[in-house]
Amino acid sequence: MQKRAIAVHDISCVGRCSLTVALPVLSAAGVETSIVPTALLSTHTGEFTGYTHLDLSDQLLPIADHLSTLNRPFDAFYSGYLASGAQVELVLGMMDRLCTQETLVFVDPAFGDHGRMYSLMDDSIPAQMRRLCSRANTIVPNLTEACYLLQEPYPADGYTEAFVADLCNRLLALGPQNVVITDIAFSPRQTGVAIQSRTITEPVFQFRPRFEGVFHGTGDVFASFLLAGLMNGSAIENATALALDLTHEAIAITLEGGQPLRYGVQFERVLPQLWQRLQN
Ligand code: PXL
Repeated sequence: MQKRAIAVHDISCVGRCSLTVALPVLSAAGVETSIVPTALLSTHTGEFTGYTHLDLSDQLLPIADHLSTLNRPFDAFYSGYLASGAQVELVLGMMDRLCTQETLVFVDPAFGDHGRMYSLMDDSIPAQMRRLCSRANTIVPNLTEACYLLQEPYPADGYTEAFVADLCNRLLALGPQNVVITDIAFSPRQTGVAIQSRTITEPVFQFRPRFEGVFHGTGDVFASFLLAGLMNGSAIENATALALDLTHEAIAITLEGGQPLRYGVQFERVLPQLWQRLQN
């Protein structure tokens, strides 16, 4: 049977992030994907100014109430960028209405990067997102978000495997089965992830060569590929390897094309590869 997902993120009209990434990626992976926008922005808040922002909090529970009457449960619930910390309570309410015991709850606590929170985030976000992580099966914070979630100072000057292992274990203690921390590097030439599951004692690290630059939306691209892999039955390590490969490839294609990086990466070009790899 075809799998069904519901993705709950903002719509940024321009800039290739959140729902404009999650929907095409999951669709290309053969997943029937429903979307609920948490906010509507003209662009993402990364490298643009003057963007519009409409908080859609008042829509979330009415939408979930209606969808719950359809008796069509989702195989995955994928949450991402939220309009405020207060919205977490509403997203938990959506989970109550739309998830069953079998639903894969996949939380990307998308609220910061490079040691800082995104522009529009309020101070309640880390503690509120921690509640969402507790409810999740799989969480995919980047290193910045992992540190905020755990009230740990961001280690701007480098860190050890033991530091990352400690973060992984403390995130696992919040409740999820799988933790994937992105944006991990032990040398300037690499970037990668730490994967920790309940079934393993030490985190598994996976790396790819790092490109110089800031690549907006790649957290969303990576997370969407990872969920696509998981929903197609891949184990967490295999789905993560797939997501790293395809995100790396999308960045490489984007750099060749010479487009301004604030418009995100050309993930569209690797969607055929996603499909092919999911068939193997
Ligand atoms: O990619 C994360 C993201 C999602 N949505 C909005 C953002 C960002 C990152 O800056 O600004 C609106």
